Amino acid sequence: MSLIEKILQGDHKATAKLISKIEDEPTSTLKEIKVLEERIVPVHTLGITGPPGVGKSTLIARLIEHYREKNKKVGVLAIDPSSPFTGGALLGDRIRMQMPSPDEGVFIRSMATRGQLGGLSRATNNAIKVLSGWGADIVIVETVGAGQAEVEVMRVADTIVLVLSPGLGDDIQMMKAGILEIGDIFVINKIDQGETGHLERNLELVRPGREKEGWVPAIIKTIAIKGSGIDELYKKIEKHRKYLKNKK
Ligand SMILES: Nc1nc2c(ncn2[C@@H]2O[C@H](COP(=O)(O)OP(=O)(O)OP(=O)(O)O)[C@@H](O)[C@H]2O)c(=O)[nH]1
Ligand SMILES: [Mg+2]
Repeated sequence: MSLIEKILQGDHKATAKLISKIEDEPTSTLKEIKVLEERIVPVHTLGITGPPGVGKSTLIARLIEHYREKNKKVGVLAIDPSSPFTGGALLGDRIRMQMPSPDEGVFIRSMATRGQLGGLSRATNNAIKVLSGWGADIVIVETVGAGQAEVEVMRVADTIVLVLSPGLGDDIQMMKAGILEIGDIFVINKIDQGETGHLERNLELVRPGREKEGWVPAIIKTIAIKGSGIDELYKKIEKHRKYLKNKK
């Protein structure tokens, strides 16, 4: 059986193998990607980004539980454009650590930078196609930070979630030019750790006025370690998915 056939049957190993090839020798996979493209329906892709340590991986673990309860298959790509060597490998592990147990319906994979930025976005995009073939009902892409590199990678996502935490009130001014403008949902996580008023006010100020497009970016408050606010986040993500579908 060909690698593609195995992937289409939900084989984890074959899926991992093709994603590795996409990372290591992208040009050698062009043919396989093309075959895949003919066989798949593009999967909804959720991008989760934000400064280091705000709780992105913890949130993702909680979201995975939500989707699994509904019997949805979840693919996760943890991407670190800033550390080409070891960073990427660690990222996925942190999501895995938060998971209750190994699960056939979940595929978690880390990807690190090889070469330049455009290459990473392309590799991410192709890896999403592979996960689509594997049968994912949703693919979640995690990137650290909120700089230009993350903005580039996030453009592959259909729904973009920017995660922040209390105390980052003034720092978001620095992100203004980038991710704030493409964020569909803003999450303030770790609300158990401090006052959120300042951050909320700043978010309201810079929240892009996209009413004319029919979507007002939401602000959702969560405590990922306790699972609180996750249901609201899940519902908002699904609402955005439907919004995009109707827009087409
Ligand atoms: N108090 C509190 N701690 C949290 C919350 N969510 C996550 N944490 C903790 O914050 C730390 C960082 O969480 P991660 O989920 O690894 O954060 P991250 O944004 O993925 O981190 P990087 O990938 O390194 O950028 C961990 O120790 C979590 O247990 C929360 O809502 N409240
Ligand atoms: Mg993380």
